[in-house]
Order: sequence, then C-alpha cells, then structure tokens
Amino acid sequence: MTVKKHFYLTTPIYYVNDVPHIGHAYTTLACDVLARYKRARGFEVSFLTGTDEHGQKVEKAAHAKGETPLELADRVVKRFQSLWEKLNVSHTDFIRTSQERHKLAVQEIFRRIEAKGDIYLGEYEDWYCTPCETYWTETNLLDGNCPDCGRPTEKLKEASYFFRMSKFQNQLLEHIEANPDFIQPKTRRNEILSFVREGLRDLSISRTTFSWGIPVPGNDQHIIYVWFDALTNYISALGFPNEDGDFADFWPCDVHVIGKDILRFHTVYWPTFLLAAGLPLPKSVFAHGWWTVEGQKMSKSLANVVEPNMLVDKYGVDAIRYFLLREVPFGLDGDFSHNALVHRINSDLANDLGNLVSRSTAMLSKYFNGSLPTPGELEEIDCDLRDKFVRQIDVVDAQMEALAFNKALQSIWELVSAANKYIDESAPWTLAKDPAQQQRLGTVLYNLLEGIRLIGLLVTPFMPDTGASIGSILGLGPEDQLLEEHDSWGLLKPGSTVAKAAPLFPRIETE
Ligand code: ME8
Repeated sequence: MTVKKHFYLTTPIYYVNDVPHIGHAYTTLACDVLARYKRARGFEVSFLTGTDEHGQKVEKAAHAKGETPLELADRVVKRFQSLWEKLNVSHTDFIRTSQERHKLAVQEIFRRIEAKGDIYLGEYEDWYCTPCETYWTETNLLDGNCPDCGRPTEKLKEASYFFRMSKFQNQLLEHIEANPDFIQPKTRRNEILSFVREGLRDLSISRTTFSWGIPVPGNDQHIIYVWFDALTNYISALGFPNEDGDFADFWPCDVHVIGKDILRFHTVYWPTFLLAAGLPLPKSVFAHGWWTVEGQKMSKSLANVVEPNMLVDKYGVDAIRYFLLREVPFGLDGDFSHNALVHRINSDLANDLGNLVSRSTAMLSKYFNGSLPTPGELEEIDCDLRDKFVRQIDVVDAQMEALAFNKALQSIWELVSAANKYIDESAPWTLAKDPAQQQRLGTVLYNLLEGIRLIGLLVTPFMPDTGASIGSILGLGPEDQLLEEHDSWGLLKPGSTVAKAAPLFPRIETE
C-alpha cells in the first residue's frame, strides 16, 4: 500500500460583518486552484476556509440590528458558503470560530502558553481601532487616527492578559532567516524581517470590554483577543488538542494563503504563539496583493464593491476564475475592470482555447467521422509540438509549486498557441483534399487532439467545468484525468470516439 502525500492549505477566515466580494473570492479561488492541482498530482489535500465571528465589531453590528451576534453570524455565513459553492470551491472543511471544537482548541493553546509562564496578567493602555480590532501606540497614529484605515481610535485602559511575545523575537528571527520560503513573496519577507528586528513588544491578548468571544480559561471576565482566537482556527479544524488523526497528518500546514493586509498577524503573532505552545510552525505563508476596482479602492461608501455572484451570473464561473488568476501576478496588486475581463474572455478563452477545441473536433468529425485515427510516423513539426508539450508540463509544475498562477496560465496558453499554429502550418484542409495524404491527416489530427487532452488536464484546476467538458468531448473517464498519471504524450486511444464540441466560451459582445 502506498502512503498518500499530504498537503494542507488555508484561506483566512473571513469576518462576518462584511459581505463577500472579489477580494475574498480571489484568495479562496487561488487556494482552490492550488488544492485541485495538488490533488491532480496525487496528494491528499486538506483545504480549510471559514469565518471569523467573534469580537466587538460583530457584537456592535448585531446589537444595532437587534440580533444576537450568533444570529448575525448564522445569516452572513450562508452568503460565504453559497458563494463558495457557486464558485466551485473544493474546500474540505469550513470552520466557524463560534463552534465548540474551536473554543476547545483556543482555550487549550492559551492554557499551554500560560502553563509555561508566557502569559501574565497586567494592565493595558493604548489606542484602539475597533473596525480593525487593533491596538496602536501613540506614535503609530496618523493625526490621532488608525494608520491602517484612517478611522478614529479610542484610548483604552483595562486589565489584560499579556503574551510574552518579546521573548520569542530572536527565535522567530532565526526561523525566518533559516527558512527563506517561510514568508513569501520576498518583499513581504523583508518587510517582516525589519519589523521583527525593530523589536517585539508583549501583546495584550484579552479584553474586558465586550463579551462575544471565547473566555480566558479560569477567568471569564476576560475574552480572548480576536486574533489569538482567529489564528488558532488553523489547528482547531485539524482536531487539536487531539494531536493524532488529522493534526498528525496535516500539521504543519504547507501554506497559509492570505492578503498582504494580515501579514503581520500570520508571520509574527501566529508563529510566536506556536513557538510558545511548543507546536511546529507552518511551512509557509504567502501574502498576495490587493485588488482595486476600476482604479479605486473598493469601499461600501463608493458603492463599487464587486459582487462575485453577479459576475458569475453574467460571465460564467470559469471565466471569472480564469480572469482573477490570469490578470495579476500572484503577490502583486491588481485592478479589476470590466473591459479587461471582457477582453480576456474574448481573446484568451473564446478565441484561443475555444476555437482550438471547436475547429479540431469539427475537422475530426468531418474527415474521420469523429473516430480518432492511429498516428503514423512523426515528422519534425510533430516532434516539435510533442516536445514542447512535454517540456512545458514541467515548467507549469514549477510555476504551480511557486504559486505563480498567472505564469502557469501563460505557459498553458503558449501550448494553446502552439497547437493553433500547428493547425495553420500543417493545414489539414489541404491534406484532406489528397487521398494519398490520408494517413498524414490522421497523424496531424491525432496530435492535435492529444495536445487538447493535455491542455484540458492542465486547465482543470483553474477551470474545472471547462476541463470536464474537454474530458467528456474526448470520451475520457475521471480515471483518465489525473494529471500525475496521465501527463505523458500519446495516451489517447486510436479508435475512440471524439464528440464535436459546442463552443466552450461564447464571445461577449461589447457596445
Ligand atoms: O482579515 N484584494 O478577515 P477579512 C485582495 N478575519 N484581497 C482581499 C481584498 C482586496 N481588495 N479584500 C479582502 C480578516 N481580501 C480576518 C482574518 S485569519 C486567521 C483572520 C481578502 O474578512 C484577503 O485575503 O477582512 C484578506 O487578507 C482577507 O480577504 C481579509 O478578510
């Protein structure tokens, strides 16, 4: 029996005081693409997403609406769950911080750190930004306001439990230095290295000013700080404090995928909590960039929040998945515009990929009645095509390993172009006119369809429906579509029936 390789990846858990928009969809889709790719490469994947439900913000928002915080969370969580379903997200677990399994884990990790003497009771006085749930020192503030969101802060003084974060500064620094891939991309790593070198303060990790959260074990006057609570989701979902089972299989996590806004929480707070609790650190944290919309920051007040449900209804799920991952290098900021979206759909999807599949299958249907011919001897142009595919599959693999999704798509589209060029250069319609060229025509069409098969496997993690359509056109079963076992050239069976494809992507008419 072979032991399956394990892979664990996570999205941030999203706040329930906001409705999901393309920013949330982006992170979750990037994770889904990686999860699907890893499965196609034979890994057993644990893919976690969920919602962050505790804290003063949710408590206030719920009271304003005359609901309990849990009623509010129950309502909003459905929007996230139904969006992930609509976007074809293949998460294996959905954690809500209001669940009992999570509370057990948070209290246990608190207890462990306290038992080691690294949590102590003290008094806290600083400037608090409620919308960001973050304390700031006087020098951090910009004109008295939160340096992150610009909103007013309030001075708070309260008894608080503190985590001795300062004690772990050197250990964290050594870990970041010894593990170049721990924080990605490199610019983010440098940012955190200089932050840590400036010195870490002890961190206040409890509040007494609200009650919607997880109580400190043994002192329920205190609620555990939302970030201490939220970050622990990554292990509570694996059954921690039970360290057998999923925890043993999947921890440490392969990658926490996050937006750059929450980098410090994931690369300073979370690792030091784990160090203090004596638990292994995640293997890597990847922070992607920020989306603006038509050049502007997305905000409720500008009413420019892009609602993914509407996009999917209008353009289709695969087109949205493709666009978000193709348009912007993963790690950099990007801008969402309808023009760019329509351009990508028409040129990359309808034109390049869609036409390749429809003209190839139409020729096979016309010249061979849809029955795949046996290829004859290969000419140079055929060998070039085959070799390009074989080489490029390794290139794509390295790009996927590096989470360079846009580059991987570019590489796949080089194959689409190569196949389109192969049609133009080998001119099957001319060969078809000459009965003596029948075998040559068969070889060309076989090679084309074989290229399409591989393209189908490669696009599947990005566009699962499109990959499945290509598979079904070629008459492939699910067992033929696992990339790991079917990434070599020449696996299509001569004599099998190939359907004539309906257009995969309709062109979007522009005014
Ligand atoms: O921060 N562009 O939750 P959150 C790109 N609950 N990504 C964006 C984005 C944008 N304009 N807007 C949001 C929280 N995101 C905490 C996390 S984790 C233990 C706790 C994405 O609902 C991006 O991934 O504010 C960002 O990190 C996340 O949504 C923030 O989601």
